[in-house]
Amino acid sequence: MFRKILIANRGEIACRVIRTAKRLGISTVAVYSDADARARHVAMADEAVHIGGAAVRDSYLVAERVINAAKLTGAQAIHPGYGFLSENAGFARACAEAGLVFIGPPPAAIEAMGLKGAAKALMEKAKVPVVPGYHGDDQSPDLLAKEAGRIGYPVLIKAVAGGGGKGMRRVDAAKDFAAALAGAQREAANAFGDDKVLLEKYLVKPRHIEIQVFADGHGNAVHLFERDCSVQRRHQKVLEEAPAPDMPPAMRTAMGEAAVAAAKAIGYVGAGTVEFIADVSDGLKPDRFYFMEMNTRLQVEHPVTEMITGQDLVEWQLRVASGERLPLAQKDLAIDGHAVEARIYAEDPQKNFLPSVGLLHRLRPPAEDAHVRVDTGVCEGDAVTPYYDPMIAKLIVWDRDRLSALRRLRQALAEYQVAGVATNNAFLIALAGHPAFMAGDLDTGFIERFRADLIPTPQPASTMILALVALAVTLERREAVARQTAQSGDPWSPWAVVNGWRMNDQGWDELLVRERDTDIRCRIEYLPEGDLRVHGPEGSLVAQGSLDGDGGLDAVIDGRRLRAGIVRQNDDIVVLLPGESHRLTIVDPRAAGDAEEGGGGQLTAPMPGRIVQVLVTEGAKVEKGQPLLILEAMKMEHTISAPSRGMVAKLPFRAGDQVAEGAVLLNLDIED
Ligand code: MV4
Repeated sequence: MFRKILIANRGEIACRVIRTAKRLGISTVAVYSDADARARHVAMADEAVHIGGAAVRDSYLVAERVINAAKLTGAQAIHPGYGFLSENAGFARACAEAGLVFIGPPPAAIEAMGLKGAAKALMEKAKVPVVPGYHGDDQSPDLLAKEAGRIGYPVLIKAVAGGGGKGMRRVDAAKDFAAALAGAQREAANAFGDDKVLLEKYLVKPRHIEIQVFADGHGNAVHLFERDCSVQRRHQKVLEEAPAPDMPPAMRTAMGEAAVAAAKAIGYVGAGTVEFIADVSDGLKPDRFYFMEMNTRLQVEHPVTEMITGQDLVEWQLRVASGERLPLAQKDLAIDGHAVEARIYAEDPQKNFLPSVGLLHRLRPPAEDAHVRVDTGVCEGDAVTPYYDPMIAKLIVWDRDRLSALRRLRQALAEYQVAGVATNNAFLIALAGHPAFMAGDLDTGFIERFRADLIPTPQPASTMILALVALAVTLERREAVARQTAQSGDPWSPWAVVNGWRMNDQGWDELLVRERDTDIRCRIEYLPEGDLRVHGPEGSLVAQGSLDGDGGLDAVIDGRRLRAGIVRQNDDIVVLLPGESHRLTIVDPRAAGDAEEGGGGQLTAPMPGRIVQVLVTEGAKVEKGQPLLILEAMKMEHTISAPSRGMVAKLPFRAGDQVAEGAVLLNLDIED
């Protein structure tokens, strides 16, 4: 086994690989770009090497820098993860030339699957079923049109070099063929620099079912059953599950054997996935599946296979790459239960799923256990940047059967708290609870067909939400006042007897908030014992509760106990409830921004970063302007100085600690 490996990737997959390496006692080297200096994968690895700028073409895609990093650190092998250099045969060769093991298939196997037409021909020869069609060298429009007629409409024109649906055209009738062909060729030439196409019978109701395969360097190959990835949006997978719903055992056997035959036909070694398309116009039928392509890497959705087989596929990859035999034979592998993976993205379903960049002000995944697994590469306080894929996490659940697993998935999604960016969380909950999805009535058109059910129009904040906002703001204000009273040491100070966020005699306040350009007004009545009565658009509620000091609000609303996440960023407040999130702006000039002032000497981080140096100790007397802390953020050092004379009351961080934007760095008891 290897002593040390380098992971040529970032984000959740780099963290995922490091986790297994650690468990096996293998040292790890991370690589990172300018944007990732403080990323989770860097913190997790034993060592890390900077390889360039934030843009992937300046760092994660530069083969030479990755190889140099491995040589520099004495790593023996390189795990490429997925994406980036993972299916680059040139990189696999360069590794070998540098005396490094590429943890993946032989370069020739990557190349064999790289071109679709050649791959299809190879598969036909290996008796793997392929979609009826034409994949010859003769590309003359007349011949292609004749072939289309022979196949029978509808036909699909696909770019030979293609992938991800680019250069694909469906043609329903002969009269449309010539124009569609020209369009597909133009798109293919632009996208891949190769205008060659192939033709296929168009399947009207397809399901995407893929088989996980594994081969070692001793001639053994097995499959680890199927995954169903039919639910996609613009060729992006959204939910993946294993096993495939309603898979007939005979079809599973046939597909598994075909996938192993595909791997053997190209001398495959390592983890691979053979993608099939199944024609489900009459349900799943053992003879209606066809080879699409083979992905010569570990895939994003590999955890669902791990959950139903109990195997660690990264461990298998490391064993096979270091020359060992496959850990198990086919007869030793079995399916146990059902697993589903949801990809949580920083994207806004309301804005056509536009990626949403920003700081993850709050990021609280559900607790992990035997049923729930969270694969993520980010922590609270990290940023979602435009440089990389905006996936926040993969949430994977397991249970005895599919419906139980889906129930767990909805529960775990509802528990996942994210504030700072928009997410597809509510969309995923709607998907996992959709009657047609629960019935297993899947195909690749699912999301488009049920779009209206899955992207619900956002509901304005209810009185309940307003009551939580009023409660949070009032409690914050009361805490600030209590701090100030303690600092002034004067129990008779008028500040000590205020009701709410502001001293007033009336016993009530107005609260004005804005949500997506709509103003919502409510009235807060201060009741004896500190309770509030909040009068909102749908009536009034009595609210009481407490803040837990960690962004949690324990509330009792009209006698109903609940926990909410509360994120304050200046005048914005995000309220997180299970499966529901509201971002509101506090418009009321009296309430807005008050929380900060009340704290007096509370110094907060102006941006996320790392504490470089702490220059004072608790209890120290400091002068106005005296430097207290040095914070490193955005590649610059920022000195946090005392705003006035006083004493350092609380110093929660030490040098080296990461801090989120807005984190309280220091409490200063102000002397006046
Ligand atoms: C097809 C098809 C129907 N008939 N081929 C899309 C991407 C590429 N990997 C294969 N794709 C398809 N090929 C034939 N002959 C429908 C699709 C397709 C699809 C396939 C898998 C997952 C999602 C999809 C979404 C739209 C179309």
